[in-house]
Amino acid sequence: MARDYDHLFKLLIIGDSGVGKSSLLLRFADNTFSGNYITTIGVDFKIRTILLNGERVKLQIWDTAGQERFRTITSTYYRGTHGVIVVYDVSSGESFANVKRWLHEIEQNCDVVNRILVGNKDDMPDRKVVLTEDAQRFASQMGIQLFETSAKDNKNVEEMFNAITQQVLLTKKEQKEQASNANDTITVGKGRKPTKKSKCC
Ligand SMILES: Nc1nc2c(ncn2[C@@H]2O[C@H](COP(=O)(O)OP(=O)(O)OP(=O)(O)O)[C@@H](O)[C@H]2O)c(=O)[nH]1
Ligand SMILES: [Mg+2]
Repeated sequence: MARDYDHLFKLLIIGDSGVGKSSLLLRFADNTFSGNYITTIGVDFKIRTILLNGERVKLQIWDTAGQERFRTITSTYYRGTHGVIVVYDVSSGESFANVKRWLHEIEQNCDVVNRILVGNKDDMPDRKVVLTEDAQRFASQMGIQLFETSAKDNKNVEEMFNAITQQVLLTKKEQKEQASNANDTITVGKGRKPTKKSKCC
């Protein structure tokens, strides 16, 4: 049977409890939003296929629990991941401060992986405490793209998922090119085995 996609990527959403990880996924996959808070237990995933530059990209998006007590099997979440979405809440300075910890967790589990930083709940101007310029400065220092979103108002959600998918697609193409260049130059018998670049993808 013909495949219904050109690429299949796994994305992972991480960040503090309550920042809106599940809400972003629900908005993106089902175009719904609920004001009720049901904390994620363990891990959950949803699938959505998008069309990007004329190619069908099937996304398997894993939504993790922010609460510490449900995060006992973290390393297994990361297996096979192509892109990680790190979410904080623009109305919570603590969740932004904790971004460093989440980035560290990625480093411990992946050598190379695409990352994107997301400031969610950007729909309550008087409660916003993480200023765009501070978040942007931090993101630039880390070499990560920043998106400010609202799962509630459906602001920038589509754009953010498209951006991380675009990054993953680019990485895949670069790796393919490198591999084909390496094949051109390796002398049979003398070539070194290519080292695996990442534990994730
Ligand atoms: N105002 C506003 N509230 C939001 C937004 N996104 C999520 N919320 C609310 O924030 C609360 C937590 O959202 P969740 O999506 O469950 O958060 P989570 O990050 O998945 O939390 P854990 O599963 O515990 O890690 C819920 O009450 C949501 O309705 C948003 O963009 N704007
Ligand atoms: Mg959740």
